[in-house]
Amino acid sequence: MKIGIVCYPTFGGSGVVATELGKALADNGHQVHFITYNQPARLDFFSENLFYHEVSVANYPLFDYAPYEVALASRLVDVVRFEKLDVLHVHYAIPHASAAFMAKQILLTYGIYIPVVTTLHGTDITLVGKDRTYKPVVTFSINKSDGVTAVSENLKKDTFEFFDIENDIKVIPNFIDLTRFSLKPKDHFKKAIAPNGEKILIHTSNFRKVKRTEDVVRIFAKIREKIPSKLLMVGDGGERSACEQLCRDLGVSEDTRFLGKQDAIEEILSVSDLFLMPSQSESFGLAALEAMACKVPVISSNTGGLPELNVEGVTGFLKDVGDVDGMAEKSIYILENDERLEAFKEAALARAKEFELSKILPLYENYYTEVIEKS
Ligand code: GMT
Repeated sequence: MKIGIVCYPTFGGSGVVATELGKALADNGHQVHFITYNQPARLDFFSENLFYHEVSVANYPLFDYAPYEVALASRLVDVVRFEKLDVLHVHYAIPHASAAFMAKQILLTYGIYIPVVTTLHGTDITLVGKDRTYKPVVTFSINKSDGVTAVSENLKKDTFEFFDIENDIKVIPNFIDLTRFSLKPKDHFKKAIAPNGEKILIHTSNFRKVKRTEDVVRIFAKIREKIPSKLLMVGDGGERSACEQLCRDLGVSEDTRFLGKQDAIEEILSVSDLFLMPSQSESFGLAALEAMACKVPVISSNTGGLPELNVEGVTGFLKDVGDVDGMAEKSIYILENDERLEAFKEAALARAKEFELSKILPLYENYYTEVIEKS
């Protein structure tokens, strides 16, 4: 198949899923064309089946806001026509699904029908999409997609709840490439961070409000009262400086390291004992799956798609959003006994294996075939 992929080329979860999916499809012999405004992170190598088409937005003094959606739709028309694509797969509804709809209508005037698959990732539904600024366009463009997927049953349920959706939604969960995400021998790194054998807690995110990163610091401060431990904060974003200040206020700065954006995240996960994800909402929790693949159990909130990934009492624990005390208590329970910690680590890895790339890739391939045949 010739597949066009539209995504945000950034470190966000939807961009990571789109890029890893494109790479896997290319490895499986499909021709994959990425159409976006920047070379996606993790796509910095040559493959004969991978192509990148940049969307450049011409600026003009009249524009306070450059019309990216129009530029993207025009580029889609161009790429679909000249590369003879079979299907367009857009990740994150805003504004990709409506740009794809616009392109589809224009392509009809050339006698071309391009089927569009839209994958809903999370905040495009639960936060941004349902805001009335975007809702009518999001509803329309989901309904006009030839196929719609969501990354969890919970996100599917939310989509039907928040929008008037007429088509079916297929759930295809996030996946993990275990050749990359696995326990790496990084003992020297562990010693450097925790020289006295302290336990290592980790959080990775883009530090947006929805991640409740201050809760991470508060949970850690409580754990540290009982168990000698260190906290690694990986990533960057709007909430980082508030977290740094909170670390100072709670007196845990000495034991907390902010590492910023990191490429080799699997190496940092490999030295960690427990992953903290106290998000306000989380449609799947790809970062938690990455941790589990590196044998790191998860303390998470009990929200969105997280219960579909994190198994209560087996791979970690789930508590209500904002229940800092409860999350700290369960963290201590896991960390205070080495045998128990090892059992949770083994279970986390076993659970991650259920989401291995090779199991999820055929679900997308079969869905493309179904959508193309239907249209
Ligand atoms: O929240 C992020 O880290 C980015 C966001 C996105 O859409 O780029 O991630 C969402 O998509 C991921 C991939 O499908 C999911 O694993 C995340 O749970 C989801 N984030 C939220 O729902 C907050």
